[in-house]
Amino acid sequence: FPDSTGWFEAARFGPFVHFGLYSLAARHEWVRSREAMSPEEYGRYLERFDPDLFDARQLARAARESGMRYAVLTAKHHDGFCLFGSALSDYTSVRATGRDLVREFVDAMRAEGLRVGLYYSLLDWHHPDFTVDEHHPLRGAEAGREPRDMARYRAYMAGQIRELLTGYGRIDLLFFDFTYPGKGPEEWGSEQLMSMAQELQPGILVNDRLGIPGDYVTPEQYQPDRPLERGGEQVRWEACHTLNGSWGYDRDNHAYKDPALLVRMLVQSVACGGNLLLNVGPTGRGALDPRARATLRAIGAWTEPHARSVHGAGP
Ligand code: FUL
Repeated sequence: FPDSTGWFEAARFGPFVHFGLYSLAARHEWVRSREAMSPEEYGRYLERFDPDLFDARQLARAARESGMRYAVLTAKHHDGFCLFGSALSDYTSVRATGRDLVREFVDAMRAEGLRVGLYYSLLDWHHPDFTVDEHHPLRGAEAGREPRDMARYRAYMAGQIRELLTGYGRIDLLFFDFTYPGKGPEEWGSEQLMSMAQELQPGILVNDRLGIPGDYVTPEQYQPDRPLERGGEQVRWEACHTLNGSWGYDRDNHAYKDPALLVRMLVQSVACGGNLLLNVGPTGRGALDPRARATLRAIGAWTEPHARSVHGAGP
């Protein structure tokens, strides 16, 4: 792979950080859709949103000490809540608390020598122009409402991606999520999003969930056991996995993967030419749950004596 993007394989291992209003519900990041919550019901989490324990420096240190060399944060998940200041939305952490969590995150990761990635959801259950489809929390409750206009939503997404790629220094990777049957790349403006990303951040890696080929593929909760190929060519890949089956903080779910299993998954990913993006879902207040913390520490106890620093892994 070209030198400017070779950092990706060298980095090997990173945290996937799912944090947002759903973290307060503490059951799943899809909670608003799964429980078909009205804006009022979901609004309770916005009223109480106060990430007083979100400490990006601590998170970056915990990640580095467990052997991680890059990190990806949900700048916006499917609920539409933005962890950054956006001129295009009031539904942001900055408006709610004065804190730009994306900025805190990118600054902290860079300070610990980690590469920086952002996750951005194509689905948006808050935006008034996003189609009410079968996943939408308002499904069935939409009769008589104003018509929705995906062209306006596309412009909104493009505007926000521009904000993220111009306001936060170098962004190494973008994880879009996701296209699905009934929605094609033209619904999202995928080609435009891709070319804008490449123009604003030359060398950025963009994933494969826009419905068009990306720079790397993203097996989810599935562990490849051999190098991955598309059309006979080897492709870059990154397996993403949860600690306990949920991406958002899931308080009462104790079914955590054993650190020994996670180490084997990391070794297998690296051996097969891929990366491991391991999820942590901070609590509603933004803290790393003790179980997640202990898991990272246990992995670090293995990586610390086994890892070699690889030229090109750091920023
Ligand atoms: C999926 C999403 O729907 C999940 O909530 C999560 O973000 C996962 C990484 O990608 O497609």
